[in-house]
Amino acid sequence: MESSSVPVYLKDENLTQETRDLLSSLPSEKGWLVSQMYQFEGIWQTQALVQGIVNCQKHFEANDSDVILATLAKSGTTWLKALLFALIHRHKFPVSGKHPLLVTNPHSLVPYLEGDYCSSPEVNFAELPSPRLMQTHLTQHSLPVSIKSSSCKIIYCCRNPKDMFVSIWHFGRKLAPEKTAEYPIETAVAAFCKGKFIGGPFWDHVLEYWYESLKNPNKVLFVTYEELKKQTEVEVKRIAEFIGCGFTAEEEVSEIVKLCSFESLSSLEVNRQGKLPNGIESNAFFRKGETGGWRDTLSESLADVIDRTTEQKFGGSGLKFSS
Ligand code: PAP
Repeated sequence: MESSSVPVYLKDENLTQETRDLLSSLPSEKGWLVSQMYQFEGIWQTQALVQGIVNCQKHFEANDSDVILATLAKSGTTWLKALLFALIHRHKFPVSGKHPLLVTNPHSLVPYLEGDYCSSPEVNFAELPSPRLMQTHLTQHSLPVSIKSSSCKIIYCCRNPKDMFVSIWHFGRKLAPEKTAEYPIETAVAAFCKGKFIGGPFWDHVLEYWYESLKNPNKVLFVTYEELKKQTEVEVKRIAEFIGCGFTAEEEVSEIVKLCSFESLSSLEVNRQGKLPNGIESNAFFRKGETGGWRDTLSESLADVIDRTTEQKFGGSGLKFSS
């Protein structure tokens, strides 16, 4: 990938010999946005992410009080990073004060686990305010053992696959316009439906956390972008209860919801200008922030292809997305 704004987890560097050997044993294909992707533990990854995952699995030690946000990319990560940070630390950082979210992009407040481990096996999370809040795109089965065995909480957020696909499509085009210009959307939809994009397959990722949330409801809370959009306050209260910091009758949840809304965050200077430390422009994480926005980008027939795949994969699971 040629673009200079490419983050470390999409670059092919900092690989140990052990990871190079591992990569050479994995199924591999040419990818969209990356020259080559590798299927590691069932999921398509970049070389750097395989390194990050291996480091994270070996070295990350979860605390019982940790809160882990798990998502597939473009499913509500930025929004939930902001909401979770604001609600977990609301006594330390009252919304009425000089809130960190007013001057810091949510991605700089909440670390991306395996992303941070891409460049080093040792990552220091000591400076995070307690309880620690971290984010991952890992599947449930690839999480570091200590996340599964400790009492830490996992909030999983997923999004209608058509909106998620469209969001990732535009994100990729913004990140690497020259590269993606040669890649027709029909090809991208076909690859998406075969699970062949970084982080995919979508359905396996979502279903694993869905079933885990049913089996272990005190450990995994399943949230959707659509419900969060429809009834933000109700969902934020549900999340707060789940992680043990429920709102008292006197407390206002609306201020947090307002601070973290798309309109509020996307209009802040810190999210409109400049780049994150990983090189991505801050405003790349704020595009439309809608449900059903896929209609602007996908033809009916391409939407149909995704719908049919979703019906087939989610059949019998009890999971459904409104169109
Ligand atoms: P990431 O996984 O790469 O961090 P993520 O934040 O999950 O990305 O996805 C970005 C999407 O969330 C964008 O959707 P769109 O392309 O359909 O517009 C972005 O606009 C949306 N988004 C970002 N912040 C918010 C927010 N505060 N409220 C609602 N949607 C948001």
